[in-house]
Amino acid sequence: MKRIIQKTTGFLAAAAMLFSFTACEQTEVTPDASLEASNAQNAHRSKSYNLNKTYTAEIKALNGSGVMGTATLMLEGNMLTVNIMASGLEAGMLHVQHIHGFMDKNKNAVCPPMSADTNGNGLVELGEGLPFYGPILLDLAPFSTAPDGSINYTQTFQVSAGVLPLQNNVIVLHGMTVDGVYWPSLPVACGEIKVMNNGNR
Ligand SMILES: [Cu+2]
Repeated sequence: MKRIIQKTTGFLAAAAMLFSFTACEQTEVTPDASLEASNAQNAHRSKSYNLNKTYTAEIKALNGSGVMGTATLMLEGNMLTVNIMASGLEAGMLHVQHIHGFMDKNKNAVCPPMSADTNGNGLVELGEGLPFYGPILLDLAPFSTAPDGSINYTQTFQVSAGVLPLQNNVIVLHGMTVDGVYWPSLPVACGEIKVMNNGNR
């Protein structure tokens, strides 16, 4: 009987020790330490995500321009490199080009359908497209005159938060002759920006 009591006491002591070890381990992980660890993990994660984000846009004709092409955008931190390759532009004329979008981050810019032509003249004019692609967020200058009707444009910009997220925005190319008059602001092509690579390699 005595031995049983001793055994039980020994077991309880061992259990108490175990418990105290567990308690000790728990107190070593203070809320601050775990917060620090999670911050470090997040910092590491965001850093690796920011290494190289790549976006693409398939540029399609507007207003029967016949313009087509591809845009590739690379974002590193706040530095954005834009490449636009497009053909079918009116040769030797100035083609302004922009990233269009909405400052309201919940609103996604899209390329305007022909139904955007509210005055019924058969063209989606700059203003008629605004409800779809939004205002200009970034001038993709210097603008090209497309000497042979095509452009291969590459430029790097420092961008503000208003231009992000890029996938909410579109690229619009402008400029075409209508009835013998060059219309510099007329949208001739548009491409919706999509995420290609979110920094994962
Ligand atoms: Cu524009």
